Amino acid sequence: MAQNGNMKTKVIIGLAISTLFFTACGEEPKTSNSTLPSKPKEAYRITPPSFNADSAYQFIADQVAFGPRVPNTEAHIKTAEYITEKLRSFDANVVVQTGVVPAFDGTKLNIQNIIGSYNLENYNRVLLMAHWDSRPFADNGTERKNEPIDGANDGGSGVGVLLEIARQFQQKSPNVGVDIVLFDAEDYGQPTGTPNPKPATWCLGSQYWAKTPHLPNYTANYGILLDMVGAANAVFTQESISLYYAPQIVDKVWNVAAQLGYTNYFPFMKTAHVGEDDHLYVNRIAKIPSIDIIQYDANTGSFAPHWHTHNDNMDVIDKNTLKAVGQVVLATVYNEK
Ligand code: AHN
Ligand code: ZN
Repeated sequence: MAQNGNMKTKVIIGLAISTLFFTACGEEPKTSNSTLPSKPKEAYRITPPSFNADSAYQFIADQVAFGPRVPNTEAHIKTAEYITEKLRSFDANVVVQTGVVPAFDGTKLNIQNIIGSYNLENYNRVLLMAHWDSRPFADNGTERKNEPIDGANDGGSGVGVLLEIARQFQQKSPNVGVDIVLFDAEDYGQPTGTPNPKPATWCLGSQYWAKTPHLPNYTANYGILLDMVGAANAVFTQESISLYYAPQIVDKVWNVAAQLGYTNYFPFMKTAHVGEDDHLYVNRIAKIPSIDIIQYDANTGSFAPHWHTHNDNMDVIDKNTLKAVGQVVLATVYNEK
């Protein structure tokens, strides 16, 4: 279905007067591939600022210092306050969406999806996403398997990069609207080895948000999810869900990476299914074409060896990787008109 002017008008109205709790916008707007911007061919419209990896690193260390960010814990609440305050300090318009969702084991999880928006009046929008919770157990490890992990890379890194991007938006506004959506409870899925695994036990915050976005009729031209973007020598391949729903966005982002000389991090390599992630629900339910920048380890055919173990701590975080990912995402956003 093609997006028409009437729908754009609805989106503008929805965004502009959402603070008045306007809800009667009618049918959900849909985005089609035909309305997406084409891949950048000209010079940048605004020179992208330089992403500061030291700053991103510090935002990761700050999160990890609160302890594991597991829903229904004190560290989780404290970290939500920290992220919210950081986004506000960078002049984002912040909305915290709260909810209660059942985990695989019946635990009622108190979740908070944290949204920081820029240029709210602009109907041309880019959605930037990460999850901010960390895994409640180390089920892929060999020791202390029932204790929660630091999640420096899995949880901390995506948020760290996006907080630094928010800091850059404060200093130099991009030409498009941007929504930074930080999902809760991505990582509370069933332990590895559970018979008849249910993928929907993961990504609880994004499923919640995709069904009920923080603004009525919310949409964006496209989305970029960051997951595990901080480890040394990470390789981000083009994964199958991204290629299925948003091949043109994969193309756009990997071409920006190539222009910036980051093909070692972003090789033009397609990988089969590496696991479901938040972008699946943003694509399937919210209908926003979205990609996942996620580390894939060709040696194991899986994620990095520290994945869901206690080795996922600050020791695995590398500023060069943060710089590559942050600069690619910044350049992509500032290239939009
Ligand atoms: C599954 O294992 C089903 N999905 C992987 C998504 C994930 C977990 N990302 C980080 N932690
Ligand atoms: Zn995880």
